[in-house]
Amino acid sequence: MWPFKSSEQQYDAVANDEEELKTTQSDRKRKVIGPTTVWVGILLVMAAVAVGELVFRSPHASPDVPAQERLDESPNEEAKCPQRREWRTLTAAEQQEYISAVLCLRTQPSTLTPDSNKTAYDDYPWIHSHVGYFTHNSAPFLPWHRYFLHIYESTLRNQCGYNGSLVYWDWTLDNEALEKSPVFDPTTGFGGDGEVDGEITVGRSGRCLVDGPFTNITADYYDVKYQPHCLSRGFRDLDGKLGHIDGHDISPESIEEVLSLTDYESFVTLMESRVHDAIPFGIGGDFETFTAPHDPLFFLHHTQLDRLWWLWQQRQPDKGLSAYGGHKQRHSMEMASMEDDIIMQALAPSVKVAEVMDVEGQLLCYRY
Ligand SMILES: [Cu+2]
Repeated sequence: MWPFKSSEQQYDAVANDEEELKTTQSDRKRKVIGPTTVWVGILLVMAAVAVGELVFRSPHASPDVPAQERLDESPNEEAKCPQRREWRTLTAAEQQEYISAVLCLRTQPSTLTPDSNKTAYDDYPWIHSHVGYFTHNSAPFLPWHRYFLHIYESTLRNQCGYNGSLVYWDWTLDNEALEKSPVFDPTTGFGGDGEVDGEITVGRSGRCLVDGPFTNITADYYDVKYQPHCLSRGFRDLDGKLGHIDGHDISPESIEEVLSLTDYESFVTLMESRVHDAIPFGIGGDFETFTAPHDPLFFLHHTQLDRLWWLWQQRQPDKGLSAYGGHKQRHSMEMASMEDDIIMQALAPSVKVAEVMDVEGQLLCYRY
């Protein structure tokens, strides 16, 4: 229980200071003898008391400062929720640990179909296309993916011994030439475009990956269709030009425009249709349909979207923890509520939307 541990430490520090102070006072008293030195003694005691006052008035110990503020000042960083970082701020070793953990999920048994030859990784594209589908174009788009990411992060940790946190790809840093982003690095990243002159495998431009740690991976479904194929990408810009990804919709200016909306429904709508869609349609292949989580970059992309929601939440006058609304699900006329369930079928227990509003609440514990 981190808050208690942290405050105990602070109170211990104060108690130690108090002990020291008492020792100093009695030491000084013992040294003073005779009527003239009594006054000196009294003055010293008064000075010591004044020092004591100062100690107790220090911001850490002041009872006037609310407990939470004192905790925020705590130098004990480890007591806080772990931070999700941008891909390029990771060390080479940390990048490798992340990629190894993702590959490890492909060696673990599926939770959804434990008796099949499916892996723990296959659960994610399946749930996203069969359940997640209904959360797109509606209010739960952001909370559903937030919980989905949390399950993925927990599984990496619990089943694959991953010690880090999820990682995001801040594509605004690459918007001039997205295809040159370090996330596509064949050695340190997730590999690049599909085979340039290769055969189309899926979608408009998907072709087999040819470099990076995810070549030779078979994706079983393409959307809801069972169609085993090589994991594919096909970079394509808005004019249909291959090899290039359009960064216009995810430029810092475009993002600022979305973040400045003050109503949740307008925000989530533009987040999804403009910001979210730019990446899957630009990368193409497996990423451009509902089985997008076959491409491990899906999780870096959605962690970035989750971070933008978190940034937006901070900007709202009530911190956005209760800013929610719109339609309950895709094609539904019913209105959404924070009491709605976020469903993951057998992958994880259902939770309420209200439970994922705060990234440092009872259920979730991370920061950006
Ligand atoms: Cu999605």
